[in-house]
Amino acid sequence: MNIQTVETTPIAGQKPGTSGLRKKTAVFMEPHFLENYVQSIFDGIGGVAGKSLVVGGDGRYYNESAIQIILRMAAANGAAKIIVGQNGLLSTPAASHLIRLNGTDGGLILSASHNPGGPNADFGLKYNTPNGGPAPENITDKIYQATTTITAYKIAEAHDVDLTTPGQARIDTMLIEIVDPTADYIALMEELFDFPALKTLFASGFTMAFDAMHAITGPYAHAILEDRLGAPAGTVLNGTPSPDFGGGHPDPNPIWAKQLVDIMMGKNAPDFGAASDGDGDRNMIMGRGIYVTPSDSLALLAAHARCAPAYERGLLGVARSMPTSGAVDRVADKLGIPAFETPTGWKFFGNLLDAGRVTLCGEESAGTGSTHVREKDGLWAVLLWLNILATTRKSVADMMAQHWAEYGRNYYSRHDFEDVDADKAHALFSTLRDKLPSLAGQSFGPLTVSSASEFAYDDPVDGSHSAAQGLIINFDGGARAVFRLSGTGTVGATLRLYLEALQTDPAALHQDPQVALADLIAAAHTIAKIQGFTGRAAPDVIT
Ligand code: G16
Repeated sequence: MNIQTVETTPIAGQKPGTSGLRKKTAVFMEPHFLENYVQSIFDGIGGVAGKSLVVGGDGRYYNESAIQIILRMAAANGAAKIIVGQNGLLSTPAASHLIRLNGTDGGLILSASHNPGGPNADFGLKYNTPNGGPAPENITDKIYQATTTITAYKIAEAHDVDLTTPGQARIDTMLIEIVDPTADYIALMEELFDFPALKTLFASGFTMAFDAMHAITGPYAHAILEDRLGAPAGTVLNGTPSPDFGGGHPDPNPIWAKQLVDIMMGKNAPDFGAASDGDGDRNMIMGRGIYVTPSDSLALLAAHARCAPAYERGLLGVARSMPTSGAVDRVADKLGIPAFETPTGWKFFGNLLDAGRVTLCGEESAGTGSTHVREKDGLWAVLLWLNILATTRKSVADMMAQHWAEYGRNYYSRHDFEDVDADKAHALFSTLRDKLPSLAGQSFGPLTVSSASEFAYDDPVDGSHSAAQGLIINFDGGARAVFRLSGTGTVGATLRLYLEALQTDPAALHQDPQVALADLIAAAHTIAKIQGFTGRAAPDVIT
Protein backbone atom coordinates (compact mmCIF):
# COMPACT_ATOMS: atom_id res chain seq x y z
CA MET A 1 0.00 0.00 0.00
CA ASN A 2 1.27 3.44 -0.89
CA ILE A 3 0.83 5.76 2.06
CA GLN A 4 1.00 9.47 1.57
CA THR A 5 2.09 11.57 4.54
CA VAL A 6 0.60 14.97 3.84
CA GLU A 7 2.06 17.97 5.63
CA THR A 8 -0.53 20.24 7.18
CA THR A 9 -0.93 22.95 9.80
CA PRO A 10 -3.55 23.31 12.56
CA ILE A 11 -6.90 24.70 11.42
CA ALA A 12 -8.68 26.96 13.89
CA GLY A 13 -12.17 26.08 15.08
CA GLN A 14 -11.89 22.32 15.44
CA LYS A 15 -13.08 22.20 19.04
CA PRO A 16 -15.87 19.61 19.45
CA GLY A 17 -19.15 21.01 20.82
CA THR A 18 -22.08 19.34 22.61
CA SER A 19 -21.87 16.39 20.24
CA GLY A 20 -18.72 16.31 18.12
CA LEU A 21 -17.59 18.81 15.51
CA ARG A 22 -20.34 20.54 13.49
CA LYS A 23 -19.58 23.03 10.74
CA LYS A 24 -20.92 24.24 7.45
CA THR A 25 -20.50 21.47 4.85
CA ALA A 26 -18.37 23.81 2.75
CA VAL A 27 -15.99 24.22 5.70
CA PHE A 28 -15.67 20.45 6.10
CA MET A 29 -14.89 20.24 2.37
CA GLU A 30 -12.09 22.81 2.52
CA PRO A 31 -8.61 21.41 1.85
CA HIS A 32 -7.29 19.38 4.82
CA PHE A 33 -10.25 20.24 7.12
CA LEU A 34 -11.75 16.75 7.34
CA GLU A 35 -8.35 15.06 7.12
CA ASN A 36 -6.89 17.18 9.94
CA TYR A 37 -9.84 16.36 12.18
CA VAL A 38 -9.84 12.62 11.41
CA GLN A 39 -6.08 12.37 12.04
CA SER A 40 -6.58 14.31 15.29
CA ILE A 41 -9.27 11.84 16.39
CA PHE A 42 -6.90 8.96 15.62
CA ASP A 43 -4.02 10.66 17.45
CA GLY A 44 -6.27 11.78 20.33
CA ILE A 45 -7.37 8.19 21.03
CA GLY A 46 -3.82 6.86 20.96
CA GLY A 47 -3.71 5.77 17.32
CA VAL A 48 -5.78 3.18 15.46
CA ALA A 49 -3.08 0.64 14.56
CA GLY A 50 -4.55 -2.85 14.87
CA LYS A 51 -7.91 -1.45 15.98
CA SER A 52 -11.43 -1.90 14.64
CA LEU A 53 -13.97 0.87 14.17
CA VAL A 54 -17.57 1.31 13.05
CA VAL A 55 -18.08 4.04 10.46
CA GLY A 56 -21.37 5.40 9.14
CA GLY A 57 -23.48 8.49 8.77
CA ASP A 58 -26.94 9.85 8.21
CA GLY A 59 -26.56 10.14 4.44
CA ARG A 60 -26.40 13.89 4.27
CA TYR A 61 -24.49 15.61 1.47
CA TYR A 62 -20.73 14.72 1.59
CA ASN A 63 -21.42 11.57 3.70
CA GLU A 64 -20.06 9.04 1.27
CA SER A 65 -17.09 11.09 0.03
CA ALA A 66 -16.07 11.74 3.63
CA ILE A 67 -16.34 8.02 4.42
CA GLN A 68 -14.06 7.15 1.49
CA ILE A 69 -11.45 9.56 2.89
CA ILE A 70 -11.85 8.10 6.40
CA LEU A 71 -11.39 4.54 5.07
CA ARG A 72 -8.16 5.48 3.29
CA MET A 73 -6.89 7.32 6.37
CA ALA A 74 -7.80 4.43 8.67
CA ALA A 75 -5.88 2.03 6.38
CA ALA A 76 -2.87 4.34 6.29
CA ASN A 77 -2.93 4.57 10.08
CA GLY A 78 -2.87 0.77 10.40
CA ALA A 79 -6.47 0.02 11.39
CA ALA A 80 -7.29 -3.71 11.22
CA LYS A 81 -11.00 -3.57 10.43
CA ILE A 82 -13.77 -1.13 9.65
CA ILE A 83 -17.45 -2.04 9.83
CA VAL A 84 -19.32 0.35 7.57
CA GLY A 85 -23.02 0.67 6.78
CA GLN A 86 -24.12 -0.15 3.23
CA ASN A 87 -23.90 3.04 1.14
CA GLY A 88 -22.22 4.62 4.16
CA LEU A 89 -25.51 4.78 6.05
CA LEU A 90 -26.07 4.12 9.75
CA SER A 91 -28.44 5.81 12.15
CA THR A 92 -26.64 7.07 15.24
CA PRO A 93 -28.30 4.52 17.58
CA ALA A 94 -27.60 1.72 15.08
CA ALA A 95 -23.93 2.76 14.99
CA SER A 96 -23.82 2.72 18.78
CA HIS A 97 -25.32 -0.78 18.76
CA LEU A 98 -22.83 -2.07 16.16
CA ILE A 99 -19.91 -0.77 18.25
CA ARG A 100 -21.22 -2.67 21.29
CA LEU A 101 -22.29 -5.79 19.40
CA ASN A 102 -18.93 -6.20 17.67
CA GLY A 103 -16.79 -5.00 20.57
CA THR A 104 -14.99 -2.49 18.35
CA ASP A 105 -12.63 0.20 19.57
CA GLY A 106 -15.33 2.77 18.96
CA GLY A 107 -16.67 4.42 15.85
CA LEU A 108 -16.92 7.51 13.72
CA ILE A 109 -20.41 8.91 13.12
CA LEU A 110 -20.93 11.42 10.35
CA SER A 111 -23.89 13.66 11.09
CA ALA A 112 -24.96 17.12 12.11
CA SER A 113 -28.06 15.50 13.58
CA HIS A 114 -31.14 17.73 13.37
CA ASN A 115 -29.30 20.49 11.48
CA PRO A 116 -30.19 20.81 7.78
CA GLY A 117 -27.96 19.08 5.21
CA GLY A 118 -26.66 19.99 1.74
CA PRO A 119 -23.78 21.90 0.19
CA ASN A 120 -24.92 25.11 1.88
CA ALA A 121 -26.00 23.52 5.15
CA ASP A 122 -24.29 21.55 7.91
CA PHE A 123 -22.04 18.54 8.33
CA GLY A 124 -20.57 16.91 11.42
CA LEU A 125 -18.30 14.18 12.70
CA LYS A 126 -17.90 12.64 16.13
CA TYR A 127 -16.01 9.81 17.76
CA ASN A 128 -17.85 7.31 19.95
CA THR A 129 -15.97 5.23 22.49
CA PRO A 130 -16.00 1.39 22.81
CA ASN A 131 -19.06 1.56 25.08
CA GLY A 132 -20.94 2.95 22.04
CA GLY A 133 -21.42 6.42 23.50
CA PRO A 134 -20.21 9.88 22.46
CA ALA A 135 -16.68 10.54 23.70
CA PRO A 136 -16.60 12.23 27.10
CA GLU A 137 -14.83 15.55 27.63
CA ASN A 138 -11.48 14.06 28.68
CA ILE A 139 -11.25 12.41 25.24
CA THR A 140 -12.66 15.29 23.18
CA ASP A 141 -10.12 17.53 24.96
CA LYS A 142 -7.31 15.26 23.72
CA ILE A 143 -8.75 15.30 20.20
CA TYR A 144 -8.96 19.09 20.30
CA GLN A 145 -5.38 19.33 21.59
CA ALA A 146 -4.28 17.18 18.66
CA THR A 147 -6.00 19.55 16.20
CA THR A 148 -3.90 22.42 17.55
CA THR A 149 -0.55 20.70 17.10
CA ILE A 150 -1.06 18.57 13.98
CA THR A 151 1.74 18.69 11.40
CA ALA A 152 0.80 15.86 9.03
CA TYR A 153 -1.84 13.25 8.24
CA LYS A 154 -1.60 9.85 6.62
CA ILE A 155 -3.77 8.65 3.75
CA ALA A 156 -3.55 5.57 1.56
CA GLU A 157 -3.49 5.85 -2.21
CA ALA A 158 -6.45 3.64 -3.09
CA HIS A 159 -9.58 3.57 -5.20
CA ASP A 160 -12.98 4.25 -3.66
CA VAL A 161 -14.42 1.17 -1.98
CA ASP A 162 -17.72 -0.06 -3.41
CA LEU A 163 -20.14 0.32 -0.49
CA THR A 164 -23.30 -0.47 -2.44
CA THR A 165 -23.62 -4.13 -1.45
CA PRO A 166 -23.10 -5.93 1.87
CA GLY A 167 -19.95 -8.02 1.91
CA GLN A 168 -16.24 -7.65 2.42
CA ALA A 169 -13.60 -5.44 0.84
CA ARG A 170 -10.03 -4.52 1.66
CA ILE A 171 -7.67 -1.62 1.43
CA ASP A 172 -4.40 -3.55 1.55
CA THR A 173 -4.58 -5.52 4.82
CA MET A 174 -7.42 -3.52 6.35
CA LEU A 175 -10.68 -5.47 6.23
CA ILE A 176 -13.84 -3.54 5.41
CA GLU A 177 -17.10 -5.22 6.34
CA ILE A 178 -20.09 -3.63 4.62
CA VAL A 179 -23.23 -4.37 6.62
CA ASP A 180 -26.97 -3.91 6.19
CA PRO A 181 -27.58 -0.81 8.35
CA THR A 182 -30.91 -2.04 9.68
CA ALA A 183 -30.56 -5.80 10.37
CA ASP A 184 -28.80 -5.84 13.76
CA TYR A 185 -30.78 -2.85 15.01
CA ILE A 186 -34.09 -4.51 14.16
CA ALA A 187 -32.99 -7.70 15.94
CA LEU A 188 -32.22 -5.61 19.04
CA MET A 189 -35.65 -3.93 18.99
CA GLU A 190 -37.26 -7.34 18.66
CA GLU A 191 -35.48 -8.45 21.84
CA LEU A 192 -36.58 -5.39 23.80
CA PHE A 193 -40.22 -5.13 22.83
CA ASP A 194 -43.24 -7.38 22.54
CA PHE A 195 -43.51 -7.48 18.75
CA PRO A 196 -46.47 -9.93 18.76
CA ALA A 197 -48.43 -7.49 20.97
CA LEU A 198 -47.55 -4.62 18.66
CA LYS A 199 -48.68 -6.67 15.65
CA THR A 200 -51.97 -7.34 17.39
CA LEU A 201 -52.33 -3.62 18.12
CA PHE A 202 -51.95 -2.70 14.45
CA ALA A 203 -54.16 -5.62 13.39
CA SER A 204 -56.90 -4.23 15.63
CA GLY A 205 -57.06 -1.07 13.52
CA PHE A 206 -54.70 1.13 15.52
CA THR A 207 -53.39 3.86 13.23
CA MET A 208 -50.13 5.77 13.21
CA ALA A 209 -48.17 8.35 11.22
CA PHE A 210 -44.37 8.32 11.44
CA ASP A 211 -42.53 11.23 9.84
CA ALA A 212 -38.98 10.20 8.94
CA MET A 213 -38.35 13.74 7.67
CA HIS A 214 -36.48 12.47 4.53
CA ALA A 215 -33.76 11.28 6.89
CA ILE A 216 -32.05 8.11 8.07
CA THR A 217 -34.92 6.50 10.02
CA GLY A 218 -36.97 5.98 6.84
CA PRO A 219 -35.55 2.53 6.02
CA TYR A 220 -35.60 1.47 9.69
CA ALA A 221 -39.21 2.63 10.16
CA HIS A 222 -40.43 1.00 6.93
CA ALA A 223 -38.80 -2.28 7.95
CA ILE A 224 -40.04 -2.29 11.54
CA LEU A 225 -43.42 -0.56 11.50
CA GLU A 226 -44.74 -1.62 8.11
CA ASP A 227 -42.91 -4.86 7.26
CA ARG A 228 -42.58 -6.46 10.72
CA LEU A 229 -45.47 -5.00 12.69
CA GLY A 230 -48.02 -4.82 9.91
CA ALA A 231 -48.80 -1.12 10.01
CA PRO A 232 -50.39 -0.21 6.68
CA ALA A 233 -48.14 1.04 3.85
CA GLY A 234 -48.11 4.82 4.05
CA THR A 235 -47.73 4.83 7.84
CA VAL A 236 -44.17 6.07 7.26
CA LEU A 237 -44.08 9.53 5.71
CA ASN A 238 -41.05 11.05 3.97
CA GLY A 239 -39.34 7.69 4.33
CA THR A 240 -36.67 7.94 1.64
CA PRO A 241 -33.46 9.53 2.91
CA SER A 242 -32.13 12.37 0.78
CA PRO A 243 -28.80 14.24 1.03
CA ASP A 244 -30.55 17.51 1.87
CA PHE A 245 -33.50 15.98 3.74
CA GLY A 246 -35.89 17.06 1.02
CA GLY A 247 -34.73 20.63 1.50
CA GLY A 248 -36.15 20.52 5.04
CA HIS A 249 -34.89 20.90 8.56
CA PRO A 250 -34.89 17.39 10.05
CA ASP A 251 -35.61 18.50 13.60
CA PRO A 252 -38.62 16.69 15.06
CA ASN A 253 -40.41 19.49 16.85
CA PRO A 254 -43.77 21.18 16.25
CA ILE A 255 -42.15 23.86 14.07
CA TRP A 256 -40.16 21.71 11.68
CA ALA A 257 -42.41 18.64 11.71
CA LYS A 258 -45.42 20.76 10.84
CA GLN A 259 -46.75 18.25 8.32
CA LEU A 260 -47.12 15.69 11.10
CA VAL A 261 -48.57 18.25 13.51
CA ASP A 262 -51.22 19.20 10.95
CA ILE A 263 -52.13 15.54 10.48
CA MET A 264 -52.32 14.86 14.22
CA MET A 265 -54.31 18.00 14.97
CA GLY A 266 -56.62 17.53 11.97
CA LYS A 267 -59.84 15.65 11.38
CA ASN A 268 -59.42 11.87 11.19
CA ALA A 269 -56.03 12.04 12.88
CA PRO A 270 -54.39 8.67 13.51
CA ASP A 271 -54.12 7.30 17.05
CA PHE A 272 -50.41 7.96 17.35
CA GLY A 273 -47.87 10.21 15.65
CA ALA A 274 -44.10 10.37 15.85
CA ALA A 275 -41.10 11.83 14.06
CA SER A 276 -37.36 11.38 14.16
CA ASP A 277 -34.43 13.56 13.14
CA GLY A 278 -31.56 13.58 10.64
CA ASP A 279 -29.56 10.79 12.30
CA GLY A 280 -32.41 8.96 14.03
CA ASP A 281 -31.60 9.65 17.65
CA ARG A 282 -34.30 12.21 18.46
CA ASN A 283 -38.04 11.65 18.68
CA MET A 284 -41.25 13.64 18.82
CA ILE A 285 -44.39 12.06 20.20
CA MET A 286 -47.98 13.04 19.45
CA GLY A 287 -51.42 11.61 19.99
CA ARG A 288 -54.67 12.54 18.31
CA GLY A 289 -54.97 16.26 19.10
CA ILE A 290 -52.02 16.35 21.52
CA TYR A 291 -48.30 17.09 21.43
CA VAL A 292 -46.28 15.45 24.21
CA THR A 293 -43.23 17.42 25.32
CA PRO A 294 -39.98 15.45 25.45
CA SER A 295 -39.82 15.98 29.22
CA ASP A 296 -43.35 14.61 29.70
CA SER A 297 -42.62 11.75 27.34
CA LEU A 298 -39.60 10.75 29.42
CA ALA A 299 -41.70 10.84 32.59
CA LEU A 300 -44.46 8.75 31.06
CA LEU A 301 -42.02 6.18 29.67
CA ALA A 302 -40.41 5.89 33.10
CA ALA A 303 -43.79 5.42 34.77
CA HIS A 304 -44.90 2.67 32.36
CA ALA A 305 -41.63 1.10 31.17
CA ARG A 306 -42.54 -2.21 32.79
CA CYS A 307 -45.05 -2.78 29.98
CA ALA A 308 -42.10 -3.71 27.73
CA PRO A 309 -40.34 -7.06 28.22
CA ALA A 310 -36.92 -5.40 28.46
CA TYR A 311 -37.92 -3.34 31.47
CA GLU A 312 -40.47 -5.60 33.16
CA ARG A 313 -38.25 -6.01 36.22
CA GLY A 314 -38.30 -2.23 36.74
CA LEU A 315 -35.78 0.55 36.39
CA LEU A 316 -32.50 0.94 38.28
CA GLY A 317 -32.74 4.70 38.13
CA VAL A 318 -33.37 7.56 35.71
CA ALA A 319 -31.35 10.52 34.52
CA ARG A 320 -32.22 13.76 32.77
CA SER A 321 -30.20 16.73 31.61
CA MET A 322 -30.45 19.77 33.86
CA PRO A 323 -32.70 21.87 31.58
CA THR A 324 -35.14 18.94 31.18
CA SER A 325 -38.22 19.31 33.36
CA GLY A 326 -38.43 17.61 36.74
CA ALA A 327 -41.46 15.52 35.66
CA VAL A 328 -39.37 12.34 35.57
CA ASP A 329 -38.00 13.05 39.06
CA ARG A 330 -41.54 12.88 40.41
CA VAL A 331 -41.99 9.46 38.84
CA ALA A 332 -38.65 8.28 40.23
CA ASP A 333 -39.66 9.49 43.64
CA LYS A 334 -42.82 7.41 43.55
CA LEU A 335 -40.97 4.37 42.20
CA GLY A 336 -38.34 4.78 44.92
CA ILE A 337 -35.45 4.87 42.45
CA PRO A 338 -32.66 7.44 42.08
CA ALA A 339 -32.93 10.37 39.66
CA PHE A 340 -29.76 12.03 38.34
CA GLU A 341 -29.38 15.51 36.87
CA THR A 342 -26.56 15.84 34.32
CA PRO A 343 -25.33 18.61 32.02
CA THR A 344 -26.77 18.81 28.49
CA GLY A 345 -25.22 16.21 26.17
CA TRP A 346 -25.78 12.48 25.90
CA LYS A 347 -22.12 11.84 26.72
CA PHE A 348 -22.89 12.64 30.37
CA PHE A 349 -25.26 9.66 30.68
CA GLY A 350 -22.62 7.11 29.61
CA ASN A 351 -21.01 6.57 33.00
CA LEU A 352 -24.36 6.23 34.78
CA LEU A 353 -25.56 3.68 32.21
CA ASP A 354 -22.28 1.75 32.25
CA ALA A 355 -22.25 1.65 36.06
CA GLY A 356 -25.81 0.27 36.22
CA ARG A 357 -27.04 3.35 38.10
CA VAL A 358 -29.78 4.19 35.58
CA THR A 359 -31.88 2.34 33.00
CA LEU A 360 -33.65 5.24 31.28
CA CYS A 361 -32.49 8.73 30.45
CA GLY A 362 -33.68 11.67 28.43
CA GLU A 363 -33.42 15.29 27.50
CA GLU A 364 -35.70 18.17 26.69
CA SER A 365 -34.06 18.29 23.24
CA ALA A 366 -36.18 15.34 22.11
CA GLY A 367 -33.78 12.60 23.13
CA THR A 368 -34.75 9.49 25.07
CA GLY A 369 -32.83 6.27 25.51
CA SER A 370 -31.90 3.37 27.73
CA THR A 371 -29.19 0.87 28.54
CA HIS A 372 -29.73 -0.89 25.18
CA VAL A 373 -27.27 1.48 23.42
CA ARG A 374 -25.26 4.52 24.52
CA GLU A 375 -27.01 7.08 22.33
CA LYS A 376 -30.49 8.46 22.43
CA ASP A 377 -32.74 6.47 20.14
CA GLY A 378 -35.73 7.85 18.25
CA LEU A 379 -37.35 4.63 17.03
CA TRP A 380 -36.75 2.93 20.36
CA ALA A 381 -38.79 5.65 22.07
CA VAL A 382 -41.56 5.20 19.50
CA LEU A 383 -41.60 1.42 20.06
CA LEU A 384 -41.66 1.82 23.85
CA TRP A 385 -44.64 4.16 23.51
CA LEU A 386 -46.33 1.63 21.21
CA ASN A 387 -45.65 -1.18 23.68
CA ILE A 388 -47.23 0.92 26.46
CA LEU A 389 -50.25 1.80 24.30
CA ALA A 390 -50.62 -1.87 23.31
CA THR A 391 -50.77 -2.79 26.99
CA THR A 392 -52.99 0.01 28.30
CA ARG A 393 -55.17 0.39 25.20
CA LYS A 394 -55.68 4.04 26.15
CA SER A 395 -55.28 7.08 23.94
CA VAL A 396 -52.17 9.26 24.23
CA ALA A 397 -54.34 12.15 25.50
CA ASP A 398 -55.86 9.94 28.20
CA MET A 399 -52.44 8.64 29.19
CA MET A 400 -51.17 12.20 29.65
CA ALA A 401 -54.28 13.36 31.52
CA GLN A 402 -53.95 10.42 33.87
CA HIS A 403 -50.23 11.11 34.33
CA TRP A 404 -50.76 14.79 35.19
CA ALA A 405 -53.59 13.94 37.57
CA GLU A 406 -51.31 11.54 39.40
CA TYR A 407 -48.02 13.47 39.41
CA GLY A 408 -48.96 17.07 38.67
CA ARG A 409 -47.95 18.77 35.43
CA ASN A 410 -44.57 20.36 34.89
CA TYR A 411 -45.58 23.02 32.36
CA TYR A 412 -42.59 23.36 30.08
CA SER A 413 -41.40 25.31 27.08
CA ARG A 414 -38.10 26.11 25.38
CA HIS A 415 -37.62 29.46 23.66
CA ASP A 416 -34.75 29.65 21.15
CA PHE A 417 -33.20 32.89 19.95
CA GLU A 418 -31.28 31.72 16.90
CA ASP A 419 -28.32 33.15 15.04
CA VAL A 420 -27.73 35.88 17.61
CA ASP A 421 -24.47 37.79 17.26
CA ALA A 422 -22.05 35.68 19.32
CA ASP A 423 -20.51 38.65 21.15
CA LYS A 424 -23.95 39.92 22.17
CA ALA A 425 -25.03 36.49 23.38
CA HIS A 426 -21.87 36.13 25.45
CA ALA A 427 -22.34 39.65 26.87
CA LEU A 428 -25.89 38.75 27.96
CA PHE A 429 -24.59 35.61 29.51
CA SER A 430 -21.72 37.11 31.46
CA THR A 431 -23.87 40.02 32.69
CA LEU A 432 -26.49 37.55 33.91
CA ARG A 433 -23.84 35.36 35.53
CA ASP A 434 -22.52 38.37 37.48
CA LYS A 435 -26.05 39.23 38.58
CA LEU A 436 -26.90 35.77 39.97
CA PRO A 437 -25.71 36.33 43.56
CA SER A 438 -27.94 39.41 43.98
CA LEU A 439 -31.17 37.95 42.56
CA ALA A 440 -32.57 36.00 45.54
CA GLY A 441 -35.42 37.88 47.19
CA GLN A 442 -36.06 40.16 44.19
CA SER A 443 -39.56 40.10 42.68
CA PHE A 444 -40.46 40.27 39.01
CA GLY A 445 -44.21 40.64 38.56
CA PRO A 446 -45.85 38.07 40.82
CA LEU A 447 -42.70 35.91 40.98
CA THR A 448 -39.93 36.14 43.60
CA VAL A 449 -36.51 34.61 43.03
CA SER A 450 -35.66 31.99 45.64
CA SER A 451 -32.15 31.14 44.40
CA ALA A 452 -29.92 31.52 41.35
CA SER A 453 -26.79 29.60 40.41
CA GLU A 454 -24.60 28.32 37.61
CA PHE A 455 -24.91 24.58 37.08
CA ALA A 456 -21.81 22.42 37.52
CA TYR A 457 -21.67 18.64 37.58
CA ASP A 458 -19.55 16.18 39.50
CA ASP A 459 -19.85 12.82 37.82
CA PRO A 460 -20.76 10.34 40.58
CA VAL A 461 -18.96 7.50 38.78
CA ASP A 462 -15.57 8.92 37.77
CA GLY A 463 -15.54 12.12 39.82
CA SER A 464 -14.90 14.36 36.79
CA HIS A 465 -16.04 17.96 37.16
CA SER A 466 -17.89 19.91 34.43
CA ALA A 467 -18.28 23.62 35.11
CA ALA A 468 -20.38 26.35 33.47
CA GLN A 469 -23.29 24.20 32.27
CA GLY A 470 -26.11 26.77 32.32
CA LEU A 471 -27.58 29.50 34.51
CA ILE A 472 -30.56 28.58 36.72
CA ILE A 473 -33.00 31.02 38.31
CA ASN A 474 -35.44 29.40 40.75
CA PHE A 475 -38.60 31.11 41.95
CA ASP A 476 -40.74 30.66 45.04
CA GLY A 477 -43.34 28.00 44.26
CA GLY A 478 -40.97 25.87 42.20
CA ALA A 479 -40.88 27.60 38.81
CA ARG A 480 -37.49 28.04 37.14
CA ALA A 481 -35.88 29.66 34.13
CA VAL A 482 -32.65 28.25 32.70
CA PHE A 483 -30.34 30.01 30.26
CA ARG A 484 -27.85 28.14 28.05
CA LEU A 485 -25.97 28.74 24.85
CA SER A 486 -26.38 25.95 22.31
CA GLY A 487 -23.34 23.80 21.59
CA THR A 488 -24.55 22.37 18.29
CA GLY A 489 -25.00 25.38 16.01
CA THR A 490 -22.69 26.33 13.16
CA VAL A 491 -23.28 30.08 12.86
CA GLY A 492 -23.52 32.84 15.46
CA ALA A 493 -24.97 31.81 18.81
CA THR A 494 -28.30 30.32 19.80
CA LEU A 495 -29.60 31.40 23.18
CA ARG A 496 -31.87 28.84 24.77
CA LEU A 497 -34.32 29.81 27.49
CA TYR A 498 -35.91 26.84 29.24
CA LEU A 499 -39.06 27.52 31.26
CA GLU A 500 -40.76 25.25 33.75
CA ALA A 501 -43.47 25.54 36.39
CA LEU A 502 -45.10 22.73 38.34
CA GLN A 503 -48.89 22.77 38.64
CA THR A 504 -50.71 20.34 40.93
CA ASP A 505 -54.13 22.00 41.03
CA PRO A 506 -56.44 19.51 39.26
CA ALA A 507 -58.43 22.41 37.81
CA ALA A 508 -55.37 23.91 36.09
CA LEU A 509 -53.79 20.93 34.34
CA HIS A 510 -54.97 21.60 30.79
CA GLN A 511 -53.80 25.11 29.92
CA ASP A 512 -51.76 26.28 26.97
CA PRO A 513 -48.16 26.12 28.28
CA GLN A 514 -47.38 29.62 26.93
CA VAL A 515 -50.27 30.96 29.01
CA ALA A 516 -49.38 28.94 32.09
CA LEU A 517 -45.77 30.17 31.82
CA ALA A 518 -46.51 33.81 30.89
CA ASP A 519 -45.34 35.38 34.19
CA LEU A 520 -42.18 33.30 34.12
CA ILE A 521 -41.44 34.27 30.51
CA ALA A 522 -41.84 37.96 31.38
CA ALA A 523 -39.60 37.62 34.45
CA ALA A 524 -36.88 35.84 32.46
CA HIS A 525 -36.90 38.58 29.79
CA THR A 526 -36.65 41.33 32.41
CA ILE A 527 -33.89 39.66 34.41
CA ALA A 528 -31.68 38.82 31.42
CA LYS A 529 -32.55 41.91 29.36
CA ILE A 530 -32.93 39.66 26.34
CA GLN A 531 -34.20 42.37 24.01
CA GLY A 532 -31.58 44.84 25.17
CA PHE A 533 -28.71 42.48 24.39
CA THR A 534 -30.02 40.60 21.37
CA GLY A 535 -32.51 43.03 19.84
CA ARG A 536 -35.06 40.20 19.85
CA ALA A 537 -38.36 40.72 21.63
CA ALA A 538 -39.57 37.22 20.84
CA PRO A 539 -37.91 33.85 20.19
CA ASP A 540 -37.47 32.36 16.72
CA VAL A 541 -38.58 28.90 17.77
CA ILE A 542 -40.88 27.89 20.61
CA THR A 543 -41.15 24.23 21.49
C1 G16 B 1 -26.96 16.99 20.87
C2 G16 B 1 -26.65 16.07 22.00
C3 G16 B 1 -27.77 16.09 23.00
C4 G16 B 1 -28.04 17.48 23.47
C5 G16 B 1 -28.26 18.39 22.31
C6 G16 B 1 -28.29 19.82 22.83
O1 G16 B 1 -28.09 16.49 20.21
O2 G16 B 1 -26.46 14.76 21.52
O3 G16 B 1 -27.43 15.25 24.05
O4 G16 B 1 -29.16 17.56 24.30
O5 G16 B 1 -27.20 18.27 21.38
O6 G16 B 1 -27.98 20.69 21.86
P1 G16 B 1 -27.64 22.20 22.18
O7 G16 B 1 -26.25 22.27 22.77
O8 G16 B 1 -27.78 22.84 20.85
O9 G16 B 1 -28.69 22.67 23.16
P2 G16 B 1 -28.05 16.05 18.70
O10 G16 B 1 -29.37 15.39 18.44
O11 G16 B 1 -27.85 17.36 17.97
O12 G16 B 1 -26.87 15.13 18.57
